[in-house]
Amino acid sequence: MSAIGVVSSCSCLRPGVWLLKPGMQNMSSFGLHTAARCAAKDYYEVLVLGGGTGGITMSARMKRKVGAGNVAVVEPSKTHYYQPLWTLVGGGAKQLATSARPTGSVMPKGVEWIKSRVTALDPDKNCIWLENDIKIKGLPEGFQHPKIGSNYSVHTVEKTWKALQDFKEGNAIFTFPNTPVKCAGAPQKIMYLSEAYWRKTGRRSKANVMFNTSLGVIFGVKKYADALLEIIKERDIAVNYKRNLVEVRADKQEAVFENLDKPGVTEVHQYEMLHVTPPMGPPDVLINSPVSDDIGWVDVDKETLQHKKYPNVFGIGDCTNLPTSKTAAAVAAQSGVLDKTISLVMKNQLPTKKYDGYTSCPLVTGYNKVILAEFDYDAQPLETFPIDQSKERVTMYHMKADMMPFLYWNALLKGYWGGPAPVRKLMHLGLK
Ligand code: UQ1
Repeated sequence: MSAIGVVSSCSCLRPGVWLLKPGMQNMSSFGLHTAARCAAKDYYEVLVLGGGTGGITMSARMKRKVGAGNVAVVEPSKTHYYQPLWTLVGGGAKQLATSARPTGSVMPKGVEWIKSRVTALDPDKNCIWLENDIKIKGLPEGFQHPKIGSNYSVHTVEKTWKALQDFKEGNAIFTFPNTPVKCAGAPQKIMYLSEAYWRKTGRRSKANVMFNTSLGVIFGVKKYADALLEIIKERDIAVNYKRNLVEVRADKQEAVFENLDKPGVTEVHQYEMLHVTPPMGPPDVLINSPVSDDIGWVDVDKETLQHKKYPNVFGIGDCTNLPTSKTAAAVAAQSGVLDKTISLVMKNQLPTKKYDGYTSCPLVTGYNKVILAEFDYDAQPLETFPIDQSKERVTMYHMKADMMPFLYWNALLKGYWGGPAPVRKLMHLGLK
């Protein structure tokens, strides 16, 4: 049985009116998510849960009452069935297809269709929770086909290299999802490498290199964004902003993107190579957990890394809601602070050392070039070396490719590397 509901915090839908309707869907629970990703807004005057006969009918009536744009229906199914006909289908007097219409076609004009499933109701807060909607249709099955890869999984990272080598002619599309990601650099680093590879192997003129990103900017730190845009221009790369990969038809080598400025409007691109940066989010175990924030990230103080509510709980790395890019360099800096924080808390003292959000993203722009981005919570550059790090440098490439792995295995993992702050101070004569 499906039901209805609405919300009242930024993480859910705030409703004015709730509607309950009978229906056929199971209320399966895959975890909650903010409605914000699947709905155009987080508040509706009337929110109908379930797009069966009752839901669609009431949404039409309610729209007439409260106006277009103020009513939404949460319904995961793509097809709406006229079930009374199934008596005759079962009796062989009608074809099943005659009982089916696309859900979009029965949705009244002016009513928003939220293509998701309700996983929890919180009537006390006038709030509903929606199923995590961060799946791309056609994946991961699509990775069985050639021409597609993703550096984000041990199962698919080598497929990227294969697709890169097998490239003949056509569109090379690199994606950036409509979710938070670990770090905004990696989805484009593989594009610069691919472009350089085809240049090296004489195929560059055959490739139409495209970066389709859900964001409206290339990188969050202006100094590095400016440098990257220069490179993008020089290397004849097309950037399409506000484009979100929603489906991969791997058998036909087609990628479908939603135009985020025009919700519901999609465009299909044929590809010769597709690199997918998957949607990302907190792990299921943290969603709805007492230690997590509304979204599911561990809710810690951004300076001490101590949990905001439970003083004996601490957070580090990707699972936290620390508002900075999630990188190994960030973990290194956090580990130094957290060591101090925990040491003091164990002695019943207050934490004193503060994490400034330091993170680093070695932006690989070729097989021997790196822009070493380093910045803090305010997206201000916080550079280790007294040189302009927004320039592509061979030295920084070697640091990324040869020195960092050594530092990682032998120092960071052993608890001896708390980030480059001491090196930075030394390099800047104690002034930074
Ligand atoms: C860093 O500390 C780190 O963690 C080990 C990385 O991850 C592999 C990095 O990529 C970078 C750049 C740093 C920062 C270190 C220096 C010396 C700038």
